[in-house]
This record gives sequence, structure tokens and C-alpha cells, in this order.
Amino acid sequence: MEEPKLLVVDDDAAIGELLGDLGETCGYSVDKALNVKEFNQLYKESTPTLIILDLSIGEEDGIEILRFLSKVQCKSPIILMSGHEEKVRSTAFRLGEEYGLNMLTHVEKPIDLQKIKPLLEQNKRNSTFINSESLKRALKEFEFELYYQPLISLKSRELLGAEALLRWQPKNHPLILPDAFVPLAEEIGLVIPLTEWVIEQAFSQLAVWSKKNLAMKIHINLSPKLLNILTLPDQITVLSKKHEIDNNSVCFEVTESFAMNKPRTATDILTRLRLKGFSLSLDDFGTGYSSLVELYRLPFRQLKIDKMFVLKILEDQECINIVHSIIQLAHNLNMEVVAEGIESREAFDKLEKMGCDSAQGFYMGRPMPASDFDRWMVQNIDKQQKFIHKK
Ligand code: G
Ligand code: MN
Repeated sequence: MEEPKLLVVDDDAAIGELLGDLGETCGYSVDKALNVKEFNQLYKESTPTLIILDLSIGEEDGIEILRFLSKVQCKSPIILMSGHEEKVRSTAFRLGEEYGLNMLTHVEKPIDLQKIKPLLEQNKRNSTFINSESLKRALKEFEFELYYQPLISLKSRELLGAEALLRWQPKNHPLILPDAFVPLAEEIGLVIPLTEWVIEQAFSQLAVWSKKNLAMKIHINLSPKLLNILTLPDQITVLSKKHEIDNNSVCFEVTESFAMNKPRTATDILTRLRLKGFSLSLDDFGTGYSSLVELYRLPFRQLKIDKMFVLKILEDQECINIVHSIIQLAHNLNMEVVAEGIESREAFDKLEKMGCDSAQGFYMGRPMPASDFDRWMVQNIDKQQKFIHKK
């Protein structure tokens, strides 16, 4: 196995040293670039496993580097750092995402090494562990698991259902989240068998809940890549028949980014899913670059407000305004709104007051394996299937 390589780009040599030392402690070999030219040179020599990039590099800037990395279709995760205000950092971060890059996080300067260290460690573990071989083996040996996170009505406090979230639990390795392996699965053509597995698994769980007379809706995430496959609705229907599922109890979540490539094929697929009785939810709303036209044109019944805004709903006035506007927009278009990322009773109450329809977040319940979900229900849901607030 090749040694993982960290590339630090910063015009301040002292910061390069600091991060370089940390990288070496975490088991990376480290390269440091003081300017764009050095970066280009080092990048050409060998592809780094992880890049830490400063946004201002003397007269030059990190955006030029992001553009370059996009052009060469770099897959390595990128950590952005900057002394500029949060807004500049998060905009640059989103720009990186728009460029198709694997943006990991953005951090403020001066750097808090304690924040970076776990990221370096986790990434090193993943980079040496995740590859097409291990991913193929994982699928064959059933190392994937679905976790379920409850969805609660803010109006009635009823348990509405659960979002199914994919997790990879290798035998001798910590749990891996989808962001770390789904891009690779897409690249090597594994995303179809993987999604098929997810759907079957979610459908059989739904069947278990129906047998217990629980009125639950299951939410399943669809990779935007799948919205290129015209036969997708037919394949899904085969599975729903096999598991004797009521299609009305299934909601597919897609992110805004799907609209960017083949919009006609996506429209075809999404419309047919609706005709077959499935619901559709627009995931991570507010973070992408979708236009209102997409909302207007496509048959979504629901919109999920990205947790980025919801997490700050108690203190950040701009986030409050954005969430307000999204709720209004959705209701004006006859859509339901779900807030993702509710971490406290206060946030729950606030969103209820703001007229949001339903809620998902750590305050009610974290994503958990099916057996834990059953236990969670016993402790957190009353006889009317209503969520009991924590004391
Ligand atoms: O991309 P999507 O929105 O489908 O992903 C949902 C992810 O959000 C899950 O992986 C879950 O762990 C995370 N999540 C859910 N609720 C919360 C929350 O209250 N706080 C935070 N920080 N993350 C959450
Ligand atoms: Mn989702």
C-alpha cells in the first residue's frame, strides 16, 4: 500500500511547518507549497491523498487552485482554510463543490490543530482502506448496513417515518459514512448494485414495520447519477412488488445537483416515480444552485432544508430569514417542508412556530440500526405514535 501523502498550500512557511508536523504525526508524508507554481510542480509529481489549501496565497489565491484541481478531475479530499470571514470561506467551499471537487471542510485561521487532527487521522485510515477492491468485497460480504433516523411531525408530534442512511461497517475498521465511499462507488459503477441493496433493505424494513401496524414512511436517498437510467422506475417497482410495499409509503430524496446534467431524463424518471405512487423530496435545499424553475417544473411534494441553516436557527439572523423564506416558498408551491439538523428542544419549538411541517435531527434521534430504532421507539414514542419530549 502506498504511503498517504499530504499537500499543504500556504504562503506562510510557519503554518506549513505546523500542519506538516501534524501530518507526519498522523502518518503522512508531507509536501509543502508556498505558491501556485510550487503547488503545480508538486501536484504533477504525485497525486496527494489529502490537500490543505489556504485561500489567500500572497498575491495569488486558492480559487485558482480549485479551478485547476477541477480541470484535472482531482478526487482527493480538500480542506480549505482562511483568515477571511465565514461567508468568504463557505462560498469558496461551495464553489469547490460546484467544481465537482471532494470538499471536506473549511476551517478558520488561526488553525485549531485539535480540529484538524481527527480529520487527518480519519482520512488516512480511509485512504488506505477504501479502494475498488475493498468496496466490491464489502458488497459481496454484506458489510453495509442501513441506519434509520426518525422523522417527526412538528404539528402533531407524530412519528412519520424514517430516513434510511447507508453506512459501511468493515470488520476491522471504524464505521465509514457515505461521503467517503459513494463517489468511488459512482466512479467504478457500483452505485447501481449498492442502491439496489439499499432499496431492498429499506423495503424489507418497511414491511416489518407495516406488519407491526406502524404507519411509517421510509425515505431513501437516490444518487443523482441514477437519474440517468430511464428504467429506474421499473426496476424499483419490481422490488416494491416483491416486498409487497405500498408505494405511497416510500419517498425518494434527491439533491438539487441532479438538475445540472440531463434534465430531460431526470424529469422523465422523477415523473414516472410519482405516477407509480412514490413521493419525492428535494434534499439539502438551499445549498446548491438550483433555480426556482426546477421547483416549478418537477413533481416534488417535499423540500428538505439543509442542516447548514437549521443548525444556526437559534442565533444567526440570516439563517432565520433564509429558513423563513424557504418555508414560505414551499408552502406557496403546495409543498411540505422538513427541517434537517434539529439538535435541541429550542430549535424544535422555534421551527414549529415558524410553520415548518416536520423535523429530523439528533434531538429526536440519531441515525441508528433497525434494532436500536425499535428500542428508540419504545422509549421515545407514546401509544398514539407521538414523540415524547426529552426532560
Ligand atoms: O445528505 P442528507 O441530508 O441525506 O444526510 C443526512 C445526514 O445528516 C446524516 O448522515 C445524519 O447523520 C446527519 N444529521 C442528521 N441529523 C443531524 C443533526 O441534528 N445534526 C447534525 N450535525 N447532523 C445531522
Ligand atoms: Mn437525505
